[in-house]
Amino acid sequence: MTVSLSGKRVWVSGHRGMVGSAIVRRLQEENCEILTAGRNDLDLTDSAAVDAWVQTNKPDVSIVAAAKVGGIMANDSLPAVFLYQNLMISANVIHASYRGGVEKLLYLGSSCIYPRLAPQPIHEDSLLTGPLEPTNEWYAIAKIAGIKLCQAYRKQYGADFISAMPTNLFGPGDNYDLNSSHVMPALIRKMHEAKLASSPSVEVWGSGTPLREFMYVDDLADACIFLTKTYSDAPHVNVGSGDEISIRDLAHLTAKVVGFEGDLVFDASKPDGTPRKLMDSTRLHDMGWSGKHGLEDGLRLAYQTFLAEGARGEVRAINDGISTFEPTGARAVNS
Ligand code: GFB
Repeated sequence: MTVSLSGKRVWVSGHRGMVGSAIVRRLQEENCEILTAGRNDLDLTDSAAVDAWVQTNKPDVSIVAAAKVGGIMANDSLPAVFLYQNLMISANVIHASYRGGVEKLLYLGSSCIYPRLAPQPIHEDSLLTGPLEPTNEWYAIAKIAGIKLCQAYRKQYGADFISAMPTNLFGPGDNYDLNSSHVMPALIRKMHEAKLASSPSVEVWGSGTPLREFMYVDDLADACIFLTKTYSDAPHVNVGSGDEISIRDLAHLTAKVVGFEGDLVFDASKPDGTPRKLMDSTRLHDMGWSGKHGLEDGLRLAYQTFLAEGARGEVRAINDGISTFEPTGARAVNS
């Protein structure tokens, strides 16, 4: 069953985040009306407000990019925030979309939904087959609940709700706050600042041995639109790049791209997290989709946008102590 976006009202929740803003950019190539709601206009943890917003704005399609996200330290140190906010956002947006008669919904999760020691590459069927990685189990549980909500509404009501699980992402609009960011933006910022200050070394968290798979966020956005239009089934779909690298090698690659020539100092007091997280994206590739950006060329683009956004963007502290990078490129089309 394929869905045309032509002439449709497409709601992107979370449009100011890295993923949501990439989806808005990608949707501008479609002949559709993009609906967004700013954080001050709609609190996604408030079920009555979300329901009322959907009843008023009547989206045909709902893309759920809204989430409280962060890197390993943010996830590990704010378990209540990550569990509560993500449960509420997922439940409210999915339920309101169902009540509002949305014809298609795409829910976005994360590769951390899988067991810490899942066989690699991780197939979709590994879900709920073993214990989660403790540093991000709170976020993972909320995201698993989101997948199950989509499956439950499909099973009970026949709703065309699907979900996609992206690998670790990076790109324009990323969060560069060193306490809450993921590894890629942290390394870009640390190395850029060390280069400017002629610092002899940069600190890299953990042992450097964990392996991660990275995808440029505009590739994810393209996969999301592809799945929204063409995929209609209960199982969630992995969205990975196959670009796997150790944190040590990533640090060396980032140093090369940024032009930092000092030493790397590994801080073993910081957590490594899961040892390896490579997704099996065979299902998506067999549907006919593939990404465009390799790791190094994506990293160069990310560094370019970091330089541009660093001058134009703002780092905004929000009430739970996590800072969120606010890209200036995403604009509310109808908020
Ligand atoms: O990207 P990251 O924070 O998240 O960390 P996860 C990946 C690896 O990079 C870990 C190491 O082994 C970190 O110890 N690392 C090295 C650093 N230096 C740094 C640094 O300066 N900052 C950061 N942040 N890491 C997250 C989950 O896990 O991945 C989320 O917590 C989500 O729930 C997300 O799934 C995609 O890949 O470990």
